[in-house]
Amino acid sequence: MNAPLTIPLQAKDFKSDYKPVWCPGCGDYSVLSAMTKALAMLDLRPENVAVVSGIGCSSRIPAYTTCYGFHGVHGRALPAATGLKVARPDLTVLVASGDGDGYSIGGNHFLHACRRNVDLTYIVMDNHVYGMTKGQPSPTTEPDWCSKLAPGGTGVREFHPLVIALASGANFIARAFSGDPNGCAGLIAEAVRHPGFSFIEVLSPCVTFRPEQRGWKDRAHPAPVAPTDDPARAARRLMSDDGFNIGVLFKGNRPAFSAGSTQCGQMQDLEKAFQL
Ligand SMILES: Cc1ncc(C[n+]2csc(CCOP(=O)(O)OP(=O)(O)O)c2C)c(N)n1
Ligand code: SF4
Repeated sequence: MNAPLTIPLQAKDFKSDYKPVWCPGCGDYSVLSAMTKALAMLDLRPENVAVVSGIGCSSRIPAYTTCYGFHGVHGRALPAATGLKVARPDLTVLVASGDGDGYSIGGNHFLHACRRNVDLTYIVMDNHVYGMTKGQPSPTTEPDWCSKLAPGGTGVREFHPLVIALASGANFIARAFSGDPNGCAGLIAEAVRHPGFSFIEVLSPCVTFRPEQRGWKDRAHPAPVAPTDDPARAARRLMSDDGFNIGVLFKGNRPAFSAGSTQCGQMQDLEKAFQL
């Protein structure tokens, strides 16, 4: 049981007493810190926030917060979070995922969550590998990454999550780096404030299966230009960036999905929005 909360709340008030079981040095520790800092910055209370995840090392994060949590099924965090937010628009809903969970098995849900534009903040801890299941290549793994499980590399080109999010209709797109928890916290707070579906790709090293990712600290750099609300300009920038531009890269103006005010309106809107 955590101690009673004092006002104003601090990041530590959003951290539960469960000790993370991540490997020492895993980037996800800093993402947890960034998330809890952001919630304190936003002046929220744990009972007003839900953290929803799928399965993976990164998806363990809900248990390490004092917020409502849902550790769901592999790849299915977004549908669960979408239902929750539509039913409980008063809650701030954060969704946590990994590149395997979010872009492989959950890839289809990613597209449609961007398209539906429900007011969610989707935080993907991308380490270009399946960490929990011991190092299989993921959709963002470099084609020439050679490992015991993929000798000589997969030879398959990477998935580009930010471009795909933009093309699918996400209303806010940012890239963060776990090695800068303060910067990451600021981006999470900005994403939560922005209406509609906000997507943050967090470069979060897996030091166990991708130890070379420790070098990301020398590659991450602030995006050299201010965010744009023009999807065509954002697409050109995203297609040509080096994968280490950190900051808000697109801030759109699409109205967030609203379930309407009457029960009847809600059902009609839902049926329309969920028609594939
Ligand atoms: C339906 C289903 N398929 C496969 C798995 C096995 N599985 C668990 S986690 C995982 C991949 C996790 O990778 P990622 O989302 O990148 O997270 P990380 O562990 O790297 O944070 C897989 C394939 C599962 N739990 N459920
Ligand atoms: S296996 Fe990788 S992603 Fe999982 S806890 Fe360890 S360092 Fe983190």
